[in-house]
Amino acid sequence: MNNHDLFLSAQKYIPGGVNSPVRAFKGVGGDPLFIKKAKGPYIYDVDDKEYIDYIGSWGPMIAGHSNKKVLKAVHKAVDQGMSFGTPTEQEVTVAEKMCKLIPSMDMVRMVNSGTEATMSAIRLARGFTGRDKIIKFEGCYHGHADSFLVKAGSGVLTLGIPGSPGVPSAVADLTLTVAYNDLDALESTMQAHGDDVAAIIVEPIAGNMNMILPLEGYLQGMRDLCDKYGTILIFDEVMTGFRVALGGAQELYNITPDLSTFGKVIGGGLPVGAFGGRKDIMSHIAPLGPVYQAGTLSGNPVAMTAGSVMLDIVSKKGFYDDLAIKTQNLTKGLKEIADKNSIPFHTVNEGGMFGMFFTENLEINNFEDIAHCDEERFKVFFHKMLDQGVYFGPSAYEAAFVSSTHDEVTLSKTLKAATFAFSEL
Ligand code: KE4
Repeated sequence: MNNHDLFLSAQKYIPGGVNSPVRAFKGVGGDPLFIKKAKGPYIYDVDDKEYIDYIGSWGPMIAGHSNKKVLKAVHKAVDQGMSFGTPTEQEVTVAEKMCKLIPSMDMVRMVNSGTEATMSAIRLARGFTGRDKIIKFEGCYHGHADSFLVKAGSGVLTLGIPGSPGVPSAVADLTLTVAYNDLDALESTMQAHGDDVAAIIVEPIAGNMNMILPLEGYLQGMRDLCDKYGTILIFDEVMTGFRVALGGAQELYNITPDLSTFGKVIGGGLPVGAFGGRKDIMSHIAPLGPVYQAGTLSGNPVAMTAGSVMLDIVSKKGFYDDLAIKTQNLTKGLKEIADKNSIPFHTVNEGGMFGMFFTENLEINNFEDIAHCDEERFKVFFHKMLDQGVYFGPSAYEAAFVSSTHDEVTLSKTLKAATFAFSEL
């Protein structure tokens, strides 16, 4: 079946024809691409067209698609069995590697998605503190658990829905939202509610309202406020973990959160999430403590095998230096082409992730700034690039990702496509 017919058929059986809204191309128009295979930096749709992939399954494929080492290990693991519902050696291996790579993590619990990780971390913070309120930031996305669908980013932002029906107001009212990068606003919110706030959860680099870096001192100020009010600081590193640095954003900014959440890269493309942190907090998690959390496939041996190999790959000396250089070369090249065409455009990058903004405003610090970017121009740019075989995230509110397999060939092809695309904007 060709792409269009496949989409028609998908829409018969799957809401919107997709199993995750942001894939539906609602943010850019047209039919979503049905991908049938991928290798290195390339993906191939059902019509056999090749694309340079800057989504990488929304982050996991940092070592490129169909990485030989990962596939070899997974094939071997599958031959031993798919799932046992028992402890396995692979889980211990991954837990040990993660706790060694992330110094703030004394202990870690594996789950099956980023949402499960953040949902569990919030429950743990509430159970540990005995408090009910949480603070999140406008435009940040922490998955689709009820407490987070309040002024969230990613697909919620792409679809322009402020939150979601089905979230009881009793739950939504416990989530306080504050503008990102506004320490004064956070301080006054904590002055008013701090003693009732179980946790502040933050994307240390916001990657779900395009890409926004924390201002100088912002994360330290947040850390200090949590210390002052006995609030748990949760770094949601589902996207930034093992993406911006080996030790994640917490290494980059030298901040120690109380809990961290992970996903994406640590599963190597298989469904994995994790939450972890201070031993005194994690020891409240069942069966050690009273805060219940569970999962049939948590720590699945095949997924843990993939994750373990991924952690070895990204731990190799120079992995992130090389990735950062590739990302810098790409974003610098795009900016130069846009400038040559007098298109208001700039980029931000950190490690293997980057954001692109169609705006004159060089100070993009929060959701408000993002809302004033030229989304229509992004949509045209997106399709001009897609038509030339370059695949960015189908939304002006998503970050983009580079893998270790992107090279000089993909760079020159991308910049060649951009030369045409920017000339047409
Ligand atoms: P998942 O439940 O989708 O595995 O993870 C939720 C999540 C939590 N925290 C952060 C910082 C995240 O970025 C995510 C998921 N990211 C989006 C991409 N912007 C997933 C893509 C999708 O929803 O299909």
